[in-house]
Amino acid sequence: FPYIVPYSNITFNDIENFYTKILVTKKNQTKILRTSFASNISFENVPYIYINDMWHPVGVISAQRTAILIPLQGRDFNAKTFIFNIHAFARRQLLTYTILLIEQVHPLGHRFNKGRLFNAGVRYIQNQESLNITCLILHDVDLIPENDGNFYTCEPIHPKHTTIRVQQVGSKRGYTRYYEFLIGGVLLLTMDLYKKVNGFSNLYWGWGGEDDDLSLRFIQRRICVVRPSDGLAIYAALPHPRGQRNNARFNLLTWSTVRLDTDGFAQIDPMIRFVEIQKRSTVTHIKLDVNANE
Ligand code: NGS
Repeated sequence: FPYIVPYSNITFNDIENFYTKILVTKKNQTKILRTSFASNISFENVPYIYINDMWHPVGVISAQRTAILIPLQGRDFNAKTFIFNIHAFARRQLLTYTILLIEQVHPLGHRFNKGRLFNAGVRYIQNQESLNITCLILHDVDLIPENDGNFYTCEPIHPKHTTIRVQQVGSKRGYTRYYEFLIGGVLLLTMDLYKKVNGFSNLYWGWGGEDDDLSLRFIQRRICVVRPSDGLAIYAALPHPRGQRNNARFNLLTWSTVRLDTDGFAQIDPMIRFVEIQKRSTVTHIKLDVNANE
């Protein structure tokens, strides 16, 4: 995938300019094909417009209203490449969508708390009633979907996990396949399902485990996770240094299901403070303090 690497140097403004341009001239639309992980299905001739914080395909009514949520701490280099590619991908699938970057900016030096960031992002969406989101996509910033047949649509009663096979960009090793219990990477689910399991635990600081915790929540609530077929669920992983591990993760997992009702989405509000909400047409960038009153 040599052609994605240069885009780690582009700015948010460049991406914005690019996507503004493609709305105007047909010639530039074809440019997306060469700059993203395009594959076999293409609807790229459909123009898009941006109204009320959502991107809409012109002349098409999408089945769902989708929010793509990306938790972040540092890693702007991955975020730009991701955003560049995910817009093209979403448009080829005729989604009506919005993209939310949920960045942990405080406390400085603290480890990443991905669960809190997702809970905060979902709360933000819930509070923006006019968005009327019906499908949540919980997405790692370093994963780029490579097959357009991997539909970014929510199933009505099952969460859908789509990162089955992942290959590091530039690696000759082929695709890695993870364990069956894994739901980390990319997960699609309705708001109802998110609430049913009380979202993520708020207690995981650092790398690892918060996704397995959510997996246990689904099991406890008798919710089955579905997956697309192997050939479709393929991703390119962007390079980045690994975050600090969470050494408490196995202890936390042991008691995960006991905490389900008292540790999660319903408890997030006093823990967070929205530091800044920057609306751009390419993304809504939310900056958060995730340790507000502790
Ligand atoms: C497991 C982690 C998950 C993680 C998965 C894949 O070991 O949180 O690896 O990680 N679980 C625990 O540590 C308990 S990855 O290779 O994608 O960085 O999502």
